[in-house]
Amino acid sequence: MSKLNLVRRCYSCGAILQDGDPAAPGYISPEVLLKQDALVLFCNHCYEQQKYNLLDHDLTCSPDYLTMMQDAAATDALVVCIVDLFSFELAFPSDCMNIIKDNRLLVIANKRDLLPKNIDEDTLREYVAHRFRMARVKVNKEDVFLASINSLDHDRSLWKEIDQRRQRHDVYAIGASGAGKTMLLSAFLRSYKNKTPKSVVTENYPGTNLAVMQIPLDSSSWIYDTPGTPLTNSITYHLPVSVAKLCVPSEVIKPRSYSLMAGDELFLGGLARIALKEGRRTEITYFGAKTIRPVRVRNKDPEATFLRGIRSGDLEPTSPALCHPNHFAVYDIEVEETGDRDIGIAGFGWIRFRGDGQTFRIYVPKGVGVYTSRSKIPNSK
Ligand SMILES: Nc1nc2c(ncn2[C@@H]2O[C@H](COP(=O)(O)OP(=O)(O)OP(=O)(O)O)[C@@H](O)[C@H]2O)c(=O)[nH]1
Ligand SMILES: [Mg+2]
Repeated sequence: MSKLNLVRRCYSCGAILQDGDPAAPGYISPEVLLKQDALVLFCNHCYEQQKYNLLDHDLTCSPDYLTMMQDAAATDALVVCIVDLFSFELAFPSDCMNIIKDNRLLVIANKRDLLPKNIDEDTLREYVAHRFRMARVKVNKEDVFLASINSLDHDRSLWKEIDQRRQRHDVYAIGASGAGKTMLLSAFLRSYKNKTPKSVVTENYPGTNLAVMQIPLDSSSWIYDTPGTPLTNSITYHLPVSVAKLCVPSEVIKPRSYSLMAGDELFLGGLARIALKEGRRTEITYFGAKTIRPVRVRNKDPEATFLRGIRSGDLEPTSPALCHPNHFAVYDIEVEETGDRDIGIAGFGWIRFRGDGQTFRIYVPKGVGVYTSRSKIPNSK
């Protein structure tokens, strides 16, 4: 009788696993391939990427956008970089950052209203500055201004700071799509007095096809409201609009805590999963939109439970295109640091835990960025 052999595929890239040719797709070390009981196997290539978190999540900017940034660099403009505090950790396009890294820079960390009120704002500003430094842009916490749209109408200090820092040069408001640039500049316009004969216009930036709102500041300088960089690594980019909306918090985030033992998982709706693969019992706290319903699972086959939960509608929210293990990318995160740490998912929020040598396994829709970091909001206990 013919023998039926199971063909095993890499859990991440789907290549058929083989232990013959290290240069060919799907190569896996023979000793790992022999682990017949392992439910999930990765080819060596994917395993290395996941272990060291090296997947390339970089964003790219259009040539027109880079032309505009080269102008900003050449004219010694003030670059006002607006970030969405909920999720900006993977929103640094390196090609753009390289161009403006030597400019004077002010960071507006926007949507402060979404984070809990009683947090240490100095620590938060230092966290934002640290993420910029990780993107190789020199920023100190003194360059970071926390803002939210509803506080700007009665707080003029931000506009004064911009005016002082620009030293009569142009100002470019840059940042990812949806960070809040246009709303911030609309707040600016509400108290703006045009002292020049020029008008506020939206027209193509010189030499490009980019429609840019241009606000005259004096006879020779402008503020430019630039179009945002598309967040191609954000979960919202990979979901239908109706589901993406559910991932974005509409009010202050209420952290939710769960205790995980090795083998336990936390399902974040039907959109992502976090498993404590190895390590001591760990308290994790999820910071995300209240429309994402976390469910802690403790059983032998969490994957089957996850897929069943998606099909039955027990997990919320779900997305029609996310219903098979192959639709998710898988990362292993080996925690080496101690203290409060975060594992975040671009556009989706983050979990906080105390680093204790754990290994987490995280499943996110393919193409969505994952990061690890010191904690954005360390536990005050
Ligand atoms: N909660 C909260 N939401 C904000 C704040 N500022 C802006 N938003 C929301 O963020 C979304 C995007 O704001 P925009 O000002 O259009 O963002 P943008 O940076 O100009 O986006 P692009 O033009 O696509 O680059 C809108 O839905 C705003 O309501 C804020 O301070 N807090
Ligand atoms: Mg805009």
